[in-house]
Amino acid sequence: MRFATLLSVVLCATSLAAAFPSAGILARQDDDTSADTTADTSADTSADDGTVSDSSASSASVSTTSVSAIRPGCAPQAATRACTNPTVRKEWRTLSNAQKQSFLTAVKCYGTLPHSSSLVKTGSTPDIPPINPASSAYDDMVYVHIDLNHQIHSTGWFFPWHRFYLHTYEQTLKNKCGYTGPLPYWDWTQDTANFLNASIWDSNHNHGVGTWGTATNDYQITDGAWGTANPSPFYLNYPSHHAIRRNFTLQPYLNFPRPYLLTNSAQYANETFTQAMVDASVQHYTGDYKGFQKSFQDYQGPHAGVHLMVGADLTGLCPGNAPASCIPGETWSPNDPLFFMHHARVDKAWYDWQNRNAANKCAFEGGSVQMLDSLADYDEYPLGAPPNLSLNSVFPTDGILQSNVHIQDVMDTKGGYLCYTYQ
Ligand SMILES: [Cu+2]
Repeated sequence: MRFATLLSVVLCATSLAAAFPSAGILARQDDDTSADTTADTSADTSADDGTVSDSSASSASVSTTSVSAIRPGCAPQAATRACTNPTVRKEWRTLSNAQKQSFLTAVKCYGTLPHSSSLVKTGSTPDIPPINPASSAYDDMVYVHIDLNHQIHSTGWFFPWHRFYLHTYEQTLKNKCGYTGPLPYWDWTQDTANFLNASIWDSNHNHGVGTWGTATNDYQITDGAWGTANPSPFYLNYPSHHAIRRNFTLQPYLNFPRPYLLTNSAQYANETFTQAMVDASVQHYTGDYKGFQKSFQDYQGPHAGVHLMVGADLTGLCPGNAPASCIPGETWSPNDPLFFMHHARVDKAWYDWQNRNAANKCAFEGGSVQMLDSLADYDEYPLGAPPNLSLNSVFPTDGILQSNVHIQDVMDTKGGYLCYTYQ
């Protein structure tokens, strides 16, 4: 069955550059300008309406400006907000122990917030479980990722939708759980030399994210702030009730469900997310959004490699107590809250690429239909098949993310809807 999507094929960066020269630039600029300059002056003014978990962007750092102001970045249209004091997202290990503890505690708070009856299933991902009303607001976020899985991976939604999703998560931590710091990111490039024993894996009950599980306990972690031995452990409810599960997996490609998308099934996963691999994406593909995304999303690239090496929940494998109907796949991957710190690092890569060259800043293209069933399909449509997306496309929300937010709203992390940078 479907191992839904992490990303795809590995071609080396140089061959990618050859395969996808900057042809995308011209097409993209045509698309974008038409999409932006027509349409939708309503995006900003209505963006605060209908917010469920994100009453947000009205944080202290965002102020109202004249509607006639021209918003910087990719959307030359009336703006209602400006970003004057951006939040700085920092690497996990640069936080103090007290800062780490406040973040870990806020995540646990998220896991105690009630399920929202606004959550609705709108996606096309087949064979997923029904909504579980006896779950938490955190589980609701996991469910959105389950339900939209086939739309948001290996399509043009990938980078912008996950940026939007992380923003909602961060705002909920702040608005509902009293968190005052920035969303931290996990820079896994620091951990590739000895991933199993890397410093990210900290067993401290107050300020550690925990370590690894073992087979005897279905890989559920016991230590750290979220583990089962903590006085206030963190539990998930999809696809079944369980604690966070982690299973170090050195060679995840050996039994990979889509072997035709691999170039070397024996590869060690920690070779896929080295600094050199990140640089091979971020430092290249000028103006070539398609090439950049593909290099980063390939199964043997940085995004997927981290998911697969942590194993279990972050890979999306079914817990031992899951119903027989459970289909493994990246659908479940936000069950490990490390997902959000991992994806903040993925988002930082896009941010770094966008800010490296003016031609990258507003570069965007992509289809909306995932094409992973053969190498030929993937090679033709690594960012999905038509209907194509544009900067004017509106994010799917499943009823709990902020409504009427467009891709253009997240192109600039300091554009007003968003207000953050990376350290
Ligand atoms: Cu995802």
